[in-house]
Amino acid sequence: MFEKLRAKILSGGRLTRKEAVRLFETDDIFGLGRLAAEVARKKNGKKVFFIVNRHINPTNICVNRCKFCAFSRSKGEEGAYELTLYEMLSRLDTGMKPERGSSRASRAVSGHASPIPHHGFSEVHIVGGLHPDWPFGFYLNLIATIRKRYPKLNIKAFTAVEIDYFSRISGLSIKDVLIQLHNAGLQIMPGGGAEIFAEGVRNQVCPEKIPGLRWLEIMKIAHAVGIKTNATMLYGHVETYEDRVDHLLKLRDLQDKTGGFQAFIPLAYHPKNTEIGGHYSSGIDDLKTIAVSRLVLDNFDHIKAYWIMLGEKVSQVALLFGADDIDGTIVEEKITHSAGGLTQGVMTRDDLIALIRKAGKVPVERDGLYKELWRG
Ligand code: V47
Ligand code: SF4
Repeated sequence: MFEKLRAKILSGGRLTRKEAVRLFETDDIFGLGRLAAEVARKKNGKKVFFIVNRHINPTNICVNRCKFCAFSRSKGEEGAYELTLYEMLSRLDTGMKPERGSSRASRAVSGHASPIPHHGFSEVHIVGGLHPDWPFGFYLNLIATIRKRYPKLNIKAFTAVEIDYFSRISGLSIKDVLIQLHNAGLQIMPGGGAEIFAEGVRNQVCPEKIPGLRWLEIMKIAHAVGIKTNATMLYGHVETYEDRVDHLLKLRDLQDKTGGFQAFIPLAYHPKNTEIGGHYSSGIDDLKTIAVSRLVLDNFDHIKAYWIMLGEKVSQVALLFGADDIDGTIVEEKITHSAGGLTQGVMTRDDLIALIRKAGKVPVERDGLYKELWRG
């Protein structure tokens, strides 16, 4: 099967719905991985990207309460939290101080010092719950304040689900919400909230969430106003392979029109403390999903193996199955860890470099817009 598909793909042909489903069904994990790795190599050579970033989740209070989400709380419920602007800024201030001993640690990994000394985060990643009381102005002020304090920091914030919510609470159109945020300093939107676009699945796992078509429409507008975005797919819960392929094809179609997606990130479902329960995905399913994504999304430059969800070891192996990005230092992660995340949640810049090198790849530190900052 792979010889025929290989010839088709390498001559610019695109996978059909049926072919993509058959790839998910295959037991030939090595054949699949080899083909995806070949495609990844054509796009990015031996490069694997990482970023020194920091996540901030302003609040876990959310009016949606998706059934797979162990992070969210209702207002007043035990464990609910709200960060103040001051608390969010102090999280960034800590990380923007020069990394103590970073060049010594780099030497330990690479045998020579990193050519650039490291002075802080390149990107902040901000996502949170849909808070019942915070006005849109709070979010706008958050972005504007960060931009003023850190003029060079890339700001990646707010999923399409949050943007839809801001539009509803402010009475502004999606386009106006996005323009105001963009003018305040938002450059990139994360890919969350996509889950699985198929209506039946969405109704089962996140009935309060915006429909898949609305998510796609908001991303289309974001791309039109000059905001780059990512895309995700939450897999391993109740969806079928057909649902996954449908999801990927919808993303491929939109990317054909806008070219505004930077990276695709398959998110492995974590079942602990969630309403729908179930099981962790298998390592084989994780690798298959990375590989099939690489092959279907021929118009995406990057496929990210998000180490927080895949674990350090599976994400490292995923670099041989079509992934070319491993995300970043992250520092503090709440969404996966609320649902039974199995990683420690902390990887230093040097850990990421070592992990990539040991997969036989070339580590490349990037900023939020994939500008290369350092190559190992
Ligand atoms: O949209 C929620 C997912 C997403 C669970 O764009 C869960 O660079 C697994 O989108 N098990 C948010 N996943 C995270 C996200 C993301 C992460 C890293 C990088 C980027 C990027 C985006 O987390 C949500 C939802 O799909 N999620 N609960 C769970 N139990
Ligand atoms: Fe709220 Fe997002 Fe969790 Fe859904 S996934 S409950 S929208 S925080």
